Amino acid sequence: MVKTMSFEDKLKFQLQDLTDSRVKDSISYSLLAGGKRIRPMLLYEVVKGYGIEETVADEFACALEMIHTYSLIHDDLPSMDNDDLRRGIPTNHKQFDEATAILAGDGLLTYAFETATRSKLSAEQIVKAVKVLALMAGPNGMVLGQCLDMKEDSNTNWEDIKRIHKYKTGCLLSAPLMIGAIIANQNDDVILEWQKIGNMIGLAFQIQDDLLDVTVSTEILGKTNSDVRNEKVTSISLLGIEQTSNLMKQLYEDSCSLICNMKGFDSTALIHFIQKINQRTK
Ligand code: GRG
Repeated sequence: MVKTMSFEDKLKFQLQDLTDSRVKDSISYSLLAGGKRIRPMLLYEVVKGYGIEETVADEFACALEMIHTYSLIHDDLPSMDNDDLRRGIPTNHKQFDEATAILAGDGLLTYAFETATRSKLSAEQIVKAVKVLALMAGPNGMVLGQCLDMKEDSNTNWEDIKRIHKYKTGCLLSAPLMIGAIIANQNDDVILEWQKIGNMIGLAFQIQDDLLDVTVSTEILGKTNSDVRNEKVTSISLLGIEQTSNLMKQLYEDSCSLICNMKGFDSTALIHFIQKINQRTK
């Protein structure tokens, strides 16, 4: 892809090949609705930290955002969290209808893999990276996390919550770090270390989300707080605001220390990006 293209244009470029239809409209509606684009940005920062030109990661960056957007569309459905607002606009099923929203999620998930295979990386790298994408998104990854989350009840303790977050949030934040290492031809031990860092960032990110849910308005967040409505156990209800906030800071600090120790990796830009996530307000 062209080096000067913005990430938004790269996403639009990937959607060009879709046949005009209601499902294409529904996919475009959610995928192009903004969002922080954290997962693609993490991938680009890892690739750049290894001294590689970031555009080689474009297809995987778009694939990550497609999978993330599918998960949000399905998570908002009436059968899951039943939310009305996402990324500052009506949720996909509110704007279209439930059946179309299910298809948009299915379409984004499968199209993510088609997009990933358009990559110009070596066949070996593509297979390895696609495997990570599938593992982290699937029933041993994010889907497992969502399943555990649906089972959560008033007996859920902090260990259970950490396990839910590891899969539901951590896996899709580990994936870009691991894929970045694959693009940089790192060995399996290094890829596992990036997975560990991703899980740490994932827990920090999720409990930060819990904190923002209780401290920031719906207008600023651009999404409704279904956790309160659905009486969910969260880090706040278990640990309180102060302890959650301290834990979040500690986890971000610990993940930055691990990143500093990664061999052959210039950590400056990635750490700066993580510090920006740490200070996010939505
Ligand atoms: C339906 C299989 C399936 C999974 C759903 C991602 C997810 C799992 C649920 C969304 C709800 C939630 C609180 C998930 C935890 C991860 C998280 C904080 C997602 C929101 O990610 P952001 O803040 O969203 O990066 P934007 O809109 O900025 O991209």
